[in-house]
Amino acid sequence: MRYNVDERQQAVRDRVKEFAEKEIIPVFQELDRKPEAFPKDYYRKLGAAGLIGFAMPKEYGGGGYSNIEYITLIEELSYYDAPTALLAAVPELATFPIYAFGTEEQKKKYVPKCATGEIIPAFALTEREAGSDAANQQTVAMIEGDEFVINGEKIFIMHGDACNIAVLFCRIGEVGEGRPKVSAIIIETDNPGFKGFTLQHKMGMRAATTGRIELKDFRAPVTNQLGETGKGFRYAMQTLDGARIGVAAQGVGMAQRALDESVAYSKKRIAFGAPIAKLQAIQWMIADMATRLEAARLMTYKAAQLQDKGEKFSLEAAQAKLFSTEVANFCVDRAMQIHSGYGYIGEFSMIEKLYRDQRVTEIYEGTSEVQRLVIAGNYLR
Ligand code: COS
Repeated sequence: MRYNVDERQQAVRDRVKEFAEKEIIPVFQELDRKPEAFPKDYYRKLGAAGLIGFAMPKEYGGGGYSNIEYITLIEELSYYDAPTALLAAVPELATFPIYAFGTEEQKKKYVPKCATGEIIPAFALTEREAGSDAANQQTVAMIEGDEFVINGEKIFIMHGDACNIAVLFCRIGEVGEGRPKVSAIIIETDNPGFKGFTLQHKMGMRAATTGRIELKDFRAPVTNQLGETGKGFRYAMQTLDGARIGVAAQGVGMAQRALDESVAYSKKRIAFGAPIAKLQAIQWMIADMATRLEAARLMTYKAAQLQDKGEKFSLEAAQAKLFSTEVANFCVDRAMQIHSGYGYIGEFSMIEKLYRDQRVTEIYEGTSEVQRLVIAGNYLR
């Protein structure tokens, strides 16, 4: 059973199903088990199928799809394999600040290549001491003539190990103590002074790699600054508002998969002489999963609808992200309980992988605690 607002969403679902049968299902387990390294060929396949750059503007080579359609894409990809959804979502996150706040020249230069998957962009905000406290940026860009000279370190950067460009958040021209004025700069990573490393032994979402970035006397032209000096934090927050609906959709997709797997399994698994679906203990778990999932999906699509209408959606995005990812946690946990040993051991079902992939959705793009701060802030301000 699928929730749809209109038939255009169904077209997206059909397109993902077709892609999943051909390209995701044959390889997703292998991508999960290999030591972490960015899957460039697989990424290019997603690009060739038009699944990267889906929501980027048409005039800059993107798909030009609405947020509702984009969220449908992410939900559906997450149903088949959440890391694949992440491979498609990260370029949207990283490119949004360029087409939302960049100059015409910056948009033309970078967005079309990001939209096709030709180059890999990253969103470089987080630092060791600037995670939830994202404004506390210590990376610094000093101005020397017509160049920035940048020094610092970024951590937990999705695709930071493989990116060709990054939207880098940092302070400009000021060092030392005190709350920095954050700015955003587009950097090209093949210039000297950039090093990207793949973080190893990640619990889940392994195919979409996470990196650490070192910048040592790295140079970028001052013309690569995005928007105005000191507005970077605001740009980052606005970008994350949209991205959080995407994470909510990842939760919805994974929760749906956990439910579907549990329904199928409980109908065929025999215990005490009958399918376990006959047991009230199992029925109650299925009922709770299905009900919470329905609420999560409604909240997620409501936030995307508001975004499409150009209305304020920061509160609804935070609520959808908080609720849907916690629902996903509940659903993968219940699915594990229903599958028991056959859930815990990865060779028998995909519950073990779902359980690992789901967990980070409550952490990245703002932890559940940060979402609560944002939500409360909207009421208490
Ligand atoms: N859109 C536009 N502007 C926003 C905004 C938003 N969604 N949220 C905040 N701002 C602006 C505020 O209006 C304020 O502007 P003024 O100084 O002009 O008044 C400024 O940004 C600072 O806002 P605030 O005081 O709320 O910021 P805090 O430092 O207290 O941070 C939280 C608030 C914790 C919510 C924020 O730092 C955050 O979201 N952290 C998590 C970051 C994150 O998601 N990281 C994940 C890594 S990226 S994958």
